[in-house]
Amino acid sequence: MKYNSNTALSEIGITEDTLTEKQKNDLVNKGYILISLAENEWLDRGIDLNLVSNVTNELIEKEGSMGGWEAHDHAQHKLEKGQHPERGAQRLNHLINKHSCYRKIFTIPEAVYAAKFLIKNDIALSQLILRMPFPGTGEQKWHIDWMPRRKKSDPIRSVLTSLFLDDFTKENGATRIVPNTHKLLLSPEEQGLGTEDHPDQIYVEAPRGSLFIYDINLWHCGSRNLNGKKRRQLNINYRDRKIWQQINYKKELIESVRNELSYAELYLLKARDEDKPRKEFLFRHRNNPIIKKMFQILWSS
Ligand SMILES: O=C(O)CCC(=O)C(=O)O
Repeated sequence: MKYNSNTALSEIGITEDTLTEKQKNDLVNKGYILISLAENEWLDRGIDLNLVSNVTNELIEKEGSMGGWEAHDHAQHKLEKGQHPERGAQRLNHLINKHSCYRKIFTIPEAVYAAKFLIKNDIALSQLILRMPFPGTGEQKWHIDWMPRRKKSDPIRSVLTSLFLDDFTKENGATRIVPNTHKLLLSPEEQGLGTEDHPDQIYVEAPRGSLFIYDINLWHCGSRNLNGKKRRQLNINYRDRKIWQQINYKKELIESVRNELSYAELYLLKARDEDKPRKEFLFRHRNNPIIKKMFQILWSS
C-alpha cells in the first residue's frame, strides 16, 4: 500500500478523535477553533513552553532584522538594506533546524489532524515561523494566505495553527478575524478592505499555550500592538502536498536534525529520500504570471 498522509498520521498516533465532532464542525462552519492547554499539558506532550519561550527570545535577539528571511528570497533587496521582511513585526523561520525545543511543535496532533481534515488531500508542512508585532505597530491589512477560491467546490489548500507563547489580548496585537468568511469567494483585498475595523470582526483573545487553528481562507490580520507587551505566536502552516512549501526542507534540513526525525515526520516535511526536491527556479519565479497560471492548472488536476 502507498505510504500517504493517513499512514504518517497514524504512525504519529493522530486519530479521528484528535478533534471532537464539535471542533470539526466549527472548523467547517465557522472557519476556526480555539483550544487552550495548560503548561503541564504541554509538558506531558514533550513541549516545554518556558524553554520554547526563552529560546525564541534568544533567537529574536540573535537574528534581529535578519529573522524570517529564509522564505522571502524574492525580496532580497530589503535584506541588503537591513530591513525586517515584514515592516512592523519580528519574524523567525526554519525553527526546526534551530533548536530541539521546536521539533515536536510541527506535529502537534490538533494542527496536523485539522490540516488533513480540511485539505482532504495529502499534506506537507510549508513552514514553522514566529511572528511578533513590535510595540506601537504590526497592524496588517485584512487578507487570506492563499489565492481566493473561485468556486464553492474549490479545495482548501492550506490550514494554519498558531501556538500562542504569550497571552493574546486586544491591547497587545491579537489576531483579528471575521468568522464565517472562509466560504466567500473573494479576498478582502478584492472587497476593498485595508486595515479598518470590520463590523463583524473579533479579536482572538486567549491565554498563552492556546492553539488557534483556522482555514487559510478565513479573513484575518495581525492587529497593532498598543501596549507594547510581548505577543509571540508560532505559526504551523500545513498545505496541500502538491503546493509549494515556503521552506525546502528536503534541501535545508541539517543532518543532525534529519537523523533525529522519524520516517513519518520526514514525510510531513517532504524530506525523505524519495520526496522530489522543490524546483528552485520555478519557486523563485512563482509570481510570474505564466508560471503561476501553469501551476494553477497543474494543481487543479
Ligand atoms: O500575527 C498575526 O496575528 C497574524 C499574522 C498573519 O496573518 C500573517 O502574517 O499572514
